Amino acid sequence: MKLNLHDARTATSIGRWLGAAIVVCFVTGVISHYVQLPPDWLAGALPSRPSWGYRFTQGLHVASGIAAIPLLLAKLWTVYPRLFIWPPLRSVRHALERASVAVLVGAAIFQLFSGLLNTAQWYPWPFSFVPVHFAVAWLLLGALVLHLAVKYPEIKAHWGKRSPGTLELPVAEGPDRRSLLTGVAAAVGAVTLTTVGQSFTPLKRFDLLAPRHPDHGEQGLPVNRTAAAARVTDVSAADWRLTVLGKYSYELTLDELAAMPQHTVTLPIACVEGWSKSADWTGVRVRDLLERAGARPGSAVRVVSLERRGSYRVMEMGGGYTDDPLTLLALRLGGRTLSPDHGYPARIIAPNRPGVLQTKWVTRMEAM
Ligand SMILES: Nc1nc2c(c(=O)[nH]1)N[C@H]1C(S)=C(S)[C@@H](COP(=O)(O)O)O[C@H]1N2
Ligand SMILES: [Mo]
Repeated sequence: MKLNLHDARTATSIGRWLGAAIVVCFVTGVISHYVQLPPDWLAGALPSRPSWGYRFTQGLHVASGIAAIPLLLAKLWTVYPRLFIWPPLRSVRHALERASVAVLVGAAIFQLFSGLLNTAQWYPWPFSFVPVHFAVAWLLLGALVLHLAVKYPEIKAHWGKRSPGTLELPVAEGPDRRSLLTGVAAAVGAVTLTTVGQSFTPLKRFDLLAPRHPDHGEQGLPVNRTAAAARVTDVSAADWRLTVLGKYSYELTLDELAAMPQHTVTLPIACVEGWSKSADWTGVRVRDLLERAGARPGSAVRVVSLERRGSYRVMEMGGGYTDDPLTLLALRLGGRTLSPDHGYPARIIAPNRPGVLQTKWVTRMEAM
C-alpha cells in the first residue's frame, strides 16, 4: 500500500514553512515599499541607521521569496488532487472556500514569479511592477489569513509531531513523508545557497544562479543602469556644475567640489532587485553642502540627475538621511574617480537606503 502524501498532514507540514516564508517576504516587502516610496508623514522620520538595514531586509525579502518557490510547488503538488473533487461545488460555503483558495494560489504564483523575474530585470508584462506587486501582496496576505482561518481545525489537528488520527502506514512501497519533506528542504537549501550570495557576500562563491554576482561589474561593483542606457555619456568635467538651491543658492565646479572637505565611508548599494555590495566611497557630506546653502539641519533635499528621462532621475531624501555624516555626494569609488556607469562626476550614497535612491550623475540639489 502506498502512503498517501496528498494528505492534510503533509499539507500542514509544508504549509507552515511556506506560510513563514510568505510572512517574512510580506513584512520585508512592505518595509521596502515604504522606504522607497514614503508618504509625506513618514519621509522625514525614516532612520538612516543601521546603515546595513535595507541591505538586510531586502536580502531577506528576495531570499524568502526564492525559498518560497519550491515550497509553493511542493504544497501545490500535495493538494492538487483536491482540484478534481466531485461534485466540484457542494454548497455556498464550499464554493466560497474554493474561490478563496483560487485567489490564494493565483496571488502566490503571481507574486513569486513576478518577483523572480524582477530580480532578473525582465519585465515581460504590460503593467508597472512596483504598484502591482505591492497591491497583490495585500491580496495574498488577505487570502492567506482567510485560508488559515478556514483550515484552522485541520491545521491544529496536524500541527504536532504525532497527531491523532494519522495512521503511519508502511513506507516500503513508496516515498514516505520524511523523504518528501527532506527533499523539499534540500531544494529550498539549494536555491537559497546558490542565490543568497548576491547580497550576503560571505556566501558569494556559491552564487551560481542569481542574476548578479557582487564582484562582477566595473570597479568591482555591479551596475544596474549604465551611462549609455541613461544617455549621460558626454559629461565634460569642465562644463559640469553642481547647483545647490536654498536660502543662499550657489554653484560649484567639479574642482571646487573636490576642494571641499572629503570624507570616506563604507556603504553598500542594496538594490531592490536583490543584489548588494559594499564599497568605499569618498566625497562631500550632503549636510555640509546643504548647510552652505543656509538650510536648517535636518532639511529634506531633492536631488536631480543629468539623466533626461527615467524613473530615478529625481529623488527626495528626508532629514534623517541628509543629517547623517555618512550621507555623501560621492566623487570616488574605491579610491578612484567614479566611472561613468557608477555616476561620474557625482552620485549620492546614503546609509540604509534602497539602491534606486542612490542617484547617479547628480547635477542639482534643492533644500526643501
Ligand atoms: N540617475 C539614476 N541613478 C540611479 C539609477 C538610475 O537609473 N538613474 N539606478 C539606481 C539603481 S536601481 C541602483 S541599484 C544603483 C546602482 O548603482 P551602481 O550602478 O553604481 O552600482 O544606482 C541607482 N542610481
Ligand atoms: Mo537597483
